[in-house]
Amino acid sequence: MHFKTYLLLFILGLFVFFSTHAQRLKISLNDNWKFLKLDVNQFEKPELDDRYWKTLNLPHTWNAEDAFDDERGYYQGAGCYRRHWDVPQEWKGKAIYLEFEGVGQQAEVYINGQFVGRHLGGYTAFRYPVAQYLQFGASNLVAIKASNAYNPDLAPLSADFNFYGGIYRPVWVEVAEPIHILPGKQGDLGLQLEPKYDGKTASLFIQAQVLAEALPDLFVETSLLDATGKLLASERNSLKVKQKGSVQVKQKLSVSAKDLKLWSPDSPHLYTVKVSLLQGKKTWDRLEETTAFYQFSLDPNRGATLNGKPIKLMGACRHQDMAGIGNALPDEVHRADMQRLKEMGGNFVRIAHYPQSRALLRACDQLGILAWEEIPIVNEITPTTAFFQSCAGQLQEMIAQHRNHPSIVMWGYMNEVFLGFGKQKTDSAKKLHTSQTVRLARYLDSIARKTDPVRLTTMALHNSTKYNESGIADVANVTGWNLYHGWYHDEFADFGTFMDQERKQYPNRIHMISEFGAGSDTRLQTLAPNIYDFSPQYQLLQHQSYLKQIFDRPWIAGGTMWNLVDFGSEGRKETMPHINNKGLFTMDRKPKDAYYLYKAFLTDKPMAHLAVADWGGKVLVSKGKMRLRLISNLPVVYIWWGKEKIGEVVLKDRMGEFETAVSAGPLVLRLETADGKVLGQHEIEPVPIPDALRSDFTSLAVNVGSNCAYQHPETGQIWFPSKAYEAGSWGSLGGRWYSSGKGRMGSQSYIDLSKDQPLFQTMQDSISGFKADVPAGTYEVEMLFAELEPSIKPSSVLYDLNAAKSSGKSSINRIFHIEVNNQLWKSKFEPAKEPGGFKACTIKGRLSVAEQEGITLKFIPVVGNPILNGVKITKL
Ligand code: GCB
Repeated sequence: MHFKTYLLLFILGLFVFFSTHAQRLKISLNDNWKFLKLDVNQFEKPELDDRYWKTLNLPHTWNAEDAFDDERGYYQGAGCYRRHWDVPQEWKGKAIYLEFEGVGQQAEVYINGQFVGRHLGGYTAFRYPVAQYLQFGASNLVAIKASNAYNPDLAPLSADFNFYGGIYRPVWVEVAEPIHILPGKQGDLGLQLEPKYDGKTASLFIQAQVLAEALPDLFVETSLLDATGKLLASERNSLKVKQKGSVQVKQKLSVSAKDLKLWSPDSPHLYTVKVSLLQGKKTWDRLEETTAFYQFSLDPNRGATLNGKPIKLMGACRHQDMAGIGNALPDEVHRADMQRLKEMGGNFVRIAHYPQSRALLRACDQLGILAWEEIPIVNEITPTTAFFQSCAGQLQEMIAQHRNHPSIVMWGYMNEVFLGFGKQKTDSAKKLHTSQTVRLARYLDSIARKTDPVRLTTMALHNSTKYNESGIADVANVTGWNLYHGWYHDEFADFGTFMDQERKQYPNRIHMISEFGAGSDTRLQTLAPNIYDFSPQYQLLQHQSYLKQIFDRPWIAGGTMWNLVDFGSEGRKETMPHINNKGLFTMDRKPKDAYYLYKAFLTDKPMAHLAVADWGGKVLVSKGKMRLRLISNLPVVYIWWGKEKIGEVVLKDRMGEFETAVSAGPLVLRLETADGKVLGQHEIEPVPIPDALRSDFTSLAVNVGSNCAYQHPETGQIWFPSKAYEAGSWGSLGGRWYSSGKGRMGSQSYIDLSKDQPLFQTMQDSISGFKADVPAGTYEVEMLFAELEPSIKPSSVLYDLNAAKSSGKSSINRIFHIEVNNQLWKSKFEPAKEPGGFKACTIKGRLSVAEQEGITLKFIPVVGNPILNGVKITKL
């Protein structure tokens, strides 16, 4: 053959190849955006000069830093983004869509200065056809105004998490042929799958809208393939169209149940669905989705059943949040989080409190994690039509966009919706608000059931009688309970009592424990865990108790602990301001010891872990003894130190304790089964609490008024827990641990001027002194103070104390003198005035100490009771 003929055939071949394999192009538009954190006038105008705007890549939020800084609040307003976009000439005549996976919390989109669309809601995707606004073979301008300003007509209104602003999920461009499968109106792909499996037969229903023309030989072909690419079923229907327009396509594929591999957490078999729009040999469009087959049900007595077998739905709730980046998470982080949940034995996730990335759902599908997803109605509602409509919109979008994910088994639409009820002042306002809230619940519930008849509906309630009294608790299929007995109130055991009572009263309800948890700050360690002390040790005890109580009750369908990972909540003022630290992981994804407890409860493969992770192996040693907590799913575990077996720990409810005498120095402990299989090993660094202050004394730091030791994250300095003075040792003289109420230690107020909140948030009240029997030498003594009393009333005239004295009852909190070894260091010290309430202050000085003299701090009251928050003594 002649060379020219070859060439012609080759070109023809290429043409046939491309024309028969026309694929929809999906390409990201995430790089090189221009941004200003401002409501910029005429931000959408192409002629605007944006050269000096900040250049960034998506995903992006403008609150990654300010939601965690020391200034009150974070930016809640508008931010503008612009992207100069070269659109190729070749795209002319095609259908072009711009898709936003998520913009917090509302968005306006413009192209080349023309308005394209407005989207309400920060957690669902939206997509616009944009071809009509574009210039081909030219540079175009995409301009977005995003806003996370408070909007009374848009949920969430208030909540314990940050409402981040920005284009915090990816942006995509989709280019399809003019004839194609139309994206849905709810920001969804436009392809609805409904797999059915009833134990004997299986089928797959498909619905789509096709934008078609009067072309001969046009048809839609759908095939179902297994993981190896084997065809299980297919269906082909011709499309008879008279003129260009949208046509609905419905197909049913029957699947032979005998070939079917069911989806479950143990074997998450997925199938691929390919839907092609064909004309002869030409492919106009093709979409691919994954699906799965399984049978799932819930029963008030037996809990959940999956493929005929009982399954306890256990796992965690999860926010989209990460240290340093806010909610602008790369897809890999979503997946890695679900991997973490899977590894701890979780089979269930509550996606709280809003729809999250499709990357998360995809991970759930692939890893075999069942999911509850919800819209962000949290704490309260606005009883307006606009609010109801925007909630319905969020719900419809969530369902349309995520319904093809087999992992989803329930849709939620409210979380603790009566928490903000106290805002209603009069009886009639309360009544009206209650009835409107119930009305909204019924409205949303009916939308969810109608839109997706397969999935169950749910809502999460808190510990209040209002849910039962108002009837709202009867609206959804599944009752979720967020319960914090033993944390915010009561004791651990009250959780079980509460649930038993609920079950007695409402035997036909399906109960889930949608939240339970305790805060933990990994800088703390205690030998005596106490309610609300934020010690990882208390967190362990709380989860142990709840897990046991949940497993003891087969009618509790499952539980999702709060929360897989610590997350940002600007308004929180606990030991870690702006962070809700109830996570099993820190915000930078370090596992806390409590994570291993879940592994012990939820996995079968023999495991054992010494609860020493939180302090990187450092363990407090008191009076020469170290007490360790062991976590395991075995009945007994042996602890070896080199060749010596030093402990045999019998586990009860997956935990056991053992005590061993230690002298200083690191040691490596090995954990073994009875038959000598090594389960793990830990390097331990004993940290003796200084007892008798010996001649080699160098320093002592005490977290006064607290049961917790505090390890400084940067210096590693350890502040030991408080204790009363004993001769030959150290400790406080008189007084009691300060409590702001509810039996909680210290205060949960933000202390200004320090990062060391745990040191300043606790104090010894009515203290008369502090004594340390140190050897002779020169010392530096540093005293820590912060006024924690809420009713701070500084004296009006400095040192005018007579008025207070003569009235008998002082309105001044406290004024006292400070003496160190009988030397007056500070006269008439008033922490409420200098430096001011809830502000950290240190008083530091030097002194020489003679043999047998020791150091004695004396606090001499003038008005009220003296306090001390911390003390550090350093030998120079
Ligand atoms: C809840 C809320 C959740 C909070 C959590 C807590 O019940 O649903 O949003 O973060 O309690 O930590 O207090």
